[in-house]
Amino acid sequence: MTPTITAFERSPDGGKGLARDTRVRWALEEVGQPYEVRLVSFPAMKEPAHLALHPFGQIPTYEEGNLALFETGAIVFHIAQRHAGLLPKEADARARAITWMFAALSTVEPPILDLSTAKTIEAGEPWARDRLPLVVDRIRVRLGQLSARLGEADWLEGAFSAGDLLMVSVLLRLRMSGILDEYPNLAAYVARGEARPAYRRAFAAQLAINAPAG
Ligand code: GTB
Repeated sequence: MTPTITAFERSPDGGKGLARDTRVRWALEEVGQPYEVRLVSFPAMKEPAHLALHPFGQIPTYEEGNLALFETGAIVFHIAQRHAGLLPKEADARARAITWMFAALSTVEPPILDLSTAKTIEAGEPWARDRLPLVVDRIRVRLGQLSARLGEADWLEGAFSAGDLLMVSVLLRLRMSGILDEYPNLAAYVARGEARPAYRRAFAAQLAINAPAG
């Protein structure tokens, strides 16, 4: 059965691939699973029909027969469980790869999201200028630790896995800030992820929807 995911009708990033449907598209491309996309406007995301799929009124969602999922991590995990290619078969290696999925979303991503918030929603606050260096410092702590662990390896745990897919997706958001380039092995890691044919197909698919007209 062909799954259907939801994505922004028009992503605010204009096609940079930062909205989270790109992560789901990437996972589906990695395992060779065709998919359909239903585009949703911001107002439609808050309507009952979409809230029935996603209690927080967001994208992405994932529908496959009677199964409806939300939360990118859960969706990518589901795809990785159902198809070969994103998680090792051996139990301990699989558990380690899953650990990196959680690490990406619950340890590395939060300070990176904080930076976006600090630069946008909080930018006009009187305390914003004082807070920003603290936020950047917290990112540097995490990236320093991650960089030390990755070392010269291509991927976090042996072969490319769903853990790398999520970690690369999380780190991508830092590119514009320049912080990623302070850690050459992480910058190279992200570039390796982006060079994967499956990522390139996912990126192109979202760009086709979101590229500014002109
Ligand atoms: N924890 C959830 C998950 O991982 O699935 C978070 C989902 C989420 O944040 N969805 C966002 C959303 O639907 C889109 S991805 N927002 C609309 C709303 O909350 O009303 C986050 C995002 C949005 C835009 C950019 N951008 O333009 O750069 C980047 C990332």
